[in-house]
Amino acid sequence: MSAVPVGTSLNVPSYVKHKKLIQWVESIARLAQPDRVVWCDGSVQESERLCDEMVRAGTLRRLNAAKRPNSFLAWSDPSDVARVEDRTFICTETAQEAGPTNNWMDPAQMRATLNGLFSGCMRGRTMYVIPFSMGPLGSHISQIGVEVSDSPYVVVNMRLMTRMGRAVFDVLREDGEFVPCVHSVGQPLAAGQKDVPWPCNDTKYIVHFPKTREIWSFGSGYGGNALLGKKCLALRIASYMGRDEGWLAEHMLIVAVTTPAGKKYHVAAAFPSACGKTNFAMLIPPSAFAGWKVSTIGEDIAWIKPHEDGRLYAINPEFGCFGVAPGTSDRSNHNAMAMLHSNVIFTNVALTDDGDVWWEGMGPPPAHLIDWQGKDWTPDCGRKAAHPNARFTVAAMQCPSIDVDWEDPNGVPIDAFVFGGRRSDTVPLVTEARNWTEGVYMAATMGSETTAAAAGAQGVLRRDPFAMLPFCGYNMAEHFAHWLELGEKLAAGGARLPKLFCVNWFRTDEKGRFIWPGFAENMRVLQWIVERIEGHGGGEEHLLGVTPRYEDLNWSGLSFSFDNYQRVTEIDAAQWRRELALHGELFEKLRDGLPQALQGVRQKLQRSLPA
Ligand code: O2Y
Ligand code: MN
Repeated sequence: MSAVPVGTSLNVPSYVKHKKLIQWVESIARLAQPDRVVWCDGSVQESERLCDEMVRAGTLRRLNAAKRPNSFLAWSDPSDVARVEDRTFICTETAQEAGPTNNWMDPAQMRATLNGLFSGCMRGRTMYVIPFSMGPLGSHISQIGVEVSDSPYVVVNMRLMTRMGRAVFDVLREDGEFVPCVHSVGQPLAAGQKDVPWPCNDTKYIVHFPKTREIWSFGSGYGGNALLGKKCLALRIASYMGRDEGWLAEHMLIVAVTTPAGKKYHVAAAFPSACGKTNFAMLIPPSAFAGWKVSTIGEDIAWIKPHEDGRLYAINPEFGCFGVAPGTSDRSNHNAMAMLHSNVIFTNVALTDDGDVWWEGMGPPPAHLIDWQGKDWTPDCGRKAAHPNARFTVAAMQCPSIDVDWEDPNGVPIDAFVFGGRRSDTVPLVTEARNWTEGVYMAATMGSETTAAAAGAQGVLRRDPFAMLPFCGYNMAEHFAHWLELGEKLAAGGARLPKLFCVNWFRTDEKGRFIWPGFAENMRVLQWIVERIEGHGGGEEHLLGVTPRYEDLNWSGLSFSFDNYQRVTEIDAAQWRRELALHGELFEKLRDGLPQALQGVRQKLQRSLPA
């Protein structure tokens, strides 16, 4: 790590040979006026030094080393606890290119705004230069980013979430492509002014310039707003790149499923935020599923490219998990709990009296805690101990179910895509699309009911096409067209297309209780999906596609009645009439550029509904 005051020299490490990158860092330093610039090398020593500094500054607490070795707890400012979708902008040349589901601003106008905000915004602080690779270093599917940030919390989290450090410059060499990412917490310090533990600014901007592949983020130090490799680069910028270059950047987990016969299949699944994506990615089959194995390639993002054999191959571009803590337990996700034994940064969970962490849903509440706002907490105090969007940051390779191929630079071949949302009614447990267009329709019309982790009211149905509503870097209607075109291209090449499925684990009974047991029991659906891929799974065709009959699922080890199965698979004509009307509203909103083929599916469904 090398540091110098701006104005004398940037003290660029001798191994950095990329002139354009150095000039760009210099231009940001001139604008933001940090007291010093530090080039991060990604070493353990660097991370330890920054963590020690943050402990002294009150940003981090070191957890009890006997219980949670090398782990830390951060409490954010109460105003800075989640992604800010209403402050997230896609600055394409025209508003039409960003589409009606994104916030858009004219690029020149936005640049003027950012110029004002970033002028002097790092005074009194250190500007860190953070080189990172999304995807294995040197993979033809990977992309390099360089984030400059005035937050040491961002540095240590980026080291867990991405392949970060000096080796990135070996890939970049003198003129490699990189995505420039500029981040500031937006709280400069005057000479002698004491810092706060979590600096941020009420004014927030998370801005993407897809054409020039730039990201600028101001005012937040939290999660997706600040760790710019994740949602900003790996989804918003990458989806725009993928549209131009014929590949896909998707909000999808990737799992490998190995059958008792030793056959291995790969399934990529899109679920909106707060639908148990991490749980599904780390699923442990119930004990009755002897010989079945599920292993994890990724739990949030997939980059998917056509391969020369005509199939789609996917990588997980991330190196770590930024998972939701509340609700994570040995029952919901044993693997996640196991990966949190050490080397974790927790954010906004509660602190136990013995220096460990606790959150709602982890297990019985202790008699006393310090909550995420630093206040005394007891079980009867009426407040949550952890923020509903509290997080853990941890390296993916600590996950016990991580797959041996998870870092394969060529990716893994995808056999099926699964799309799912949180729906208390209407959408059946699992449906296989009869063809690619029907599957794209299912993905395009996905919806999910909001939970406490999201801002706003609970239980409100929000359309979330492809689970990409907050993450698509261009017009969503064009995203649908891109999927349809990709399917056509692959089919024209003679490839066997991945099968497409729609799932819903969340149907409730009249008392609002979940009917389907979920979690590990989702393996029953996964087995059926694999059997359909292999061509021997049973099922019956209905209005929406193909669904397993009761006898088509493996029920060993679970007592789940035929009646209950009816309740999670039933297709109610009145509900679907309402649902199709809502699809119509979405299509009306997205009418500019909406593929006619999707209107065709909707009309066919409408005609097939019983009167
Ligand atoms: O609120 C945030 O900043 C994090 S959001 C997030 C984090 C990890 C994985 N997925 C998500 C999401 O919102 O989809
Ligand atoms: Mn996500």
